[in-house]
Amino acid sequence: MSFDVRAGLVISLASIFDMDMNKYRQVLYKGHLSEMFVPYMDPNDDWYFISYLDCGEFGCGQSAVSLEPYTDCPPNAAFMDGVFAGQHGTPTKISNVMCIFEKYAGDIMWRHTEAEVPGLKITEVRPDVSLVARMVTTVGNYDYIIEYEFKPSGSIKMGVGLTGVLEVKPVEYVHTSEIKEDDIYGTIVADNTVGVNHDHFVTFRLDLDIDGTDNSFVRNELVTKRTPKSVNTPRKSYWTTKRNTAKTEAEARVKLGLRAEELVVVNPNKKTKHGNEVGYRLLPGPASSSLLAHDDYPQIRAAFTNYNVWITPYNKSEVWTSGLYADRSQGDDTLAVWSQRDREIEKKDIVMWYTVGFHHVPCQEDFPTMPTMFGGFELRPTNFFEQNPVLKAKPINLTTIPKCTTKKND
Ligand SMILES: [Cu+2]
Repeated sequence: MSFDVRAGLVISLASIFDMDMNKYRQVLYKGHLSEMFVPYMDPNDDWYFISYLDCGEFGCGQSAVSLEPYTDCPPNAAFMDGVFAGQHGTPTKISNVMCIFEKYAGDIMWRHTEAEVPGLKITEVRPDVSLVARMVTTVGNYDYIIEYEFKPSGSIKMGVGLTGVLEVKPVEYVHTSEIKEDDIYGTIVADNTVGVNHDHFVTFRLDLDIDGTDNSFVRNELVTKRTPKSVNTPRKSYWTTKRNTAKTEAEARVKLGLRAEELVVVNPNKKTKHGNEVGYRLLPGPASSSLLAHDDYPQIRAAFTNYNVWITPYNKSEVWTSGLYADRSQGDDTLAVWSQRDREIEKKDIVMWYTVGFHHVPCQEDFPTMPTMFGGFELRPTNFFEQNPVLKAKPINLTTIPKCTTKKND
């Protein structure tokens, strides 16, 4: 874990210990926030320009806050400070700006009850205990919880939580029946107060090294097939996978939700003993992408949200998806521009860019502070291990954890 003034929490060299091979294997060389785009949907004079690039304009690290023990992170968390060069070049410290802790939330890692053996009923369960690295960045009114959860199974879950205070505008109305304009661009959330419609697009830069640096991006499309007449079966259809390896950047731009496909980053040089390429699959979150017109000025600056997933070959100058100088950006140095070169990405050190999107139609429960809304995505091993890597995980004795008790109503 390290800390950056623009990204905040940075994960480096995340690897997973392979018990069969008795060694650590690389997964994520480097992962961090690259940008957060928050456009508001009121086109009037006093609001049209509100289309923040939070990390590039304000600094998601610079805006990060000290975490409160016991509440921002659980009692077993360890805390780390963040240091960066301040605006006058002097070292600036934010204490307890990141935390790391083991998390057991009562989930099941794997289980099975074997009831088919005569005279025997076997049950094996393992609890899901994971490692979480977390930070909170408070950019103006909003608080963003950014976390990385590492599971013993090799899965890495990136999480984004939105909470804090809505950006609101004053209006003369207190009730929807009084609205005279066609559109108030939001929802009346309190007397004389409108919560304006907006989006949050949170883009992660993930420099993946799946068991080495030479990686490829595979789109396994699930296609429906009619059962051939030659097969004697009452079934009329089934689905199967159609493998497409993206050769260049253009073939790796993904808008989620348009087709059934599995997105996998593989190392084509490494195969399991059964011949499958070792890889990590992307399990996306809910699909939402920007609804602004492509020629709209904020969207030109944030053209990296035109797709949910992009793949680029590693380039040390391509770190900030909104461009090195986001503040005065005219959109000529974004991921969308770099990607137009359509470089080769097969068997290369590749970088995945993933955008978590939220369309936010405010509601009264979001006022005055909003209960956390959570989103994210997961990177999950796919033919990376020879078999279930946590099969041999020992049962953990959790009896020392205090139990809830039921109270009788007498
Ligand atoms: Cu919001």
